[in-house]
Amino acid sequence: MKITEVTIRQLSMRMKSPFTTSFGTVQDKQFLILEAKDESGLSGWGEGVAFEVPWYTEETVKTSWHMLEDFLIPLVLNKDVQHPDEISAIFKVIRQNNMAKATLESAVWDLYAKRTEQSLAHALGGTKEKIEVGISIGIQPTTEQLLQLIEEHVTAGYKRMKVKIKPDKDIEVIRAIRARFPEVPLMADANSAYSLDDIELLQQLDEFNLMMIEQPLASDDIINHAKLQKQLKTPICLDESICSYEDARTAIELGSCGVINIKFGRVGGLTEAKRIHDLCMQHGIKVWCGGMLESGIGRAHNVALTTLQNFVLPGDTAGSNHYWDQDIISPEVIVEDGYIKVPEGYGVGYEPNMESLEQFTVSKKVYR
Ligand code: OSB
Ligand code: MG
Repeated sequence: MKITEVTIRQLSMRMKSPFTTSFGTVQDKQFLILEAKDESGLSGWGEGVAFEVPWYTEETVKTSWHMLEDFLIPLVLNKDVQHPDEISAIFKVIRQNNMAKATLESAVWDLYAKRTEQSLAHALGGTKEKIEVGISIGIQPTTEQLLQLIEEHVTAGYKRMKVKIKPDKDIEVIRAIRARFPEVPLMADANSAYSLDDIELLQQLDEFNLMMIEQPLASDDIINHAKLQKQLKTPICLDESICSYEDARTAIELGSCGVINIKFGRVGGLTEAKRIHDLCMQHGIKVWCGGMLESGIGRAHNVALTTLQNFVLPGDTAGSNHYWDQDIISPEVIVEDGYIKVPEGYGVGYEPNMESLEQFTVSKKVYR
């Protein structure tokens, strides 16, 4: 196949409610949507997961656009490509900038699946017909509001609750949740808000039977996560620390975690995500699919990725209506009783809704 045309759009979409983590709050989401067309006129779609501000990783919406325009698109435009795995090999000459790479790479995967008349899930080697879904709940102004939200999502059937914690919004919050919901599958995500000096505090979390604690320490600190894991009963799940297969290998070898949250944007694409998935499976490390507050296009890729065998824990793949009044795909991603049914159509199996796409587009450029 030949990619003959790429269109980048920047979208601006307002989330139903603000999402707060230990590093900041997002509500008006700016992000990129990329369309890659081949010589036969078929299109593949990808979503960029970099935020406007570089607080989760170093990338931003602007750096993604810059990398795509000046380096990544020129590397693939009009080149003969047999399989999307070749894209990540071609991108190796560019360091990092994983979210920018994944935006284009995931669009090529969608395009490839459409060309070969199969679902993206099938093209990736996935086998599940439905996937289990958990929910990620941001930091709330009051514990009562948090308990209310948990109640709603337990009732809706979500398979596990993830809550965000940060210093002074941790032990007492988790204690209150456990008092009200003693059995609910529960985990906490710190987004790097702690250091090894907080070890005694983190050990107190062991009494609450959490499924895992996600990314307690710094994003670049795989060694201290290994030290911490030796002193915690609760499995550590790494998110920000795992940006490549090599990071995963290091973490596994050092014993830094029991679980890895795979976000294909963070690791540079679906091919790398699959490699990390396979490595984890060989080593008995469980994985699940994280989220980046995506619109339906990124969400659809996450659904496809989650069909791989070692995605054994519910992911942060909430339905379209969780974050958005109106999504940009049809049909929207629907969660029923805590499951998403994997679509069987070619590619991601959801079509972009061009009317909504146009409505939310704030800038657009075509590359040929
Ligand atoms: O750490 O997993 C995270 C959202 C933004 C940035 C980082 C994270 C998150 C989430 C929400 O936890 C995941 C989602 O529902 O998309
Ligand atoms: Mg996280």
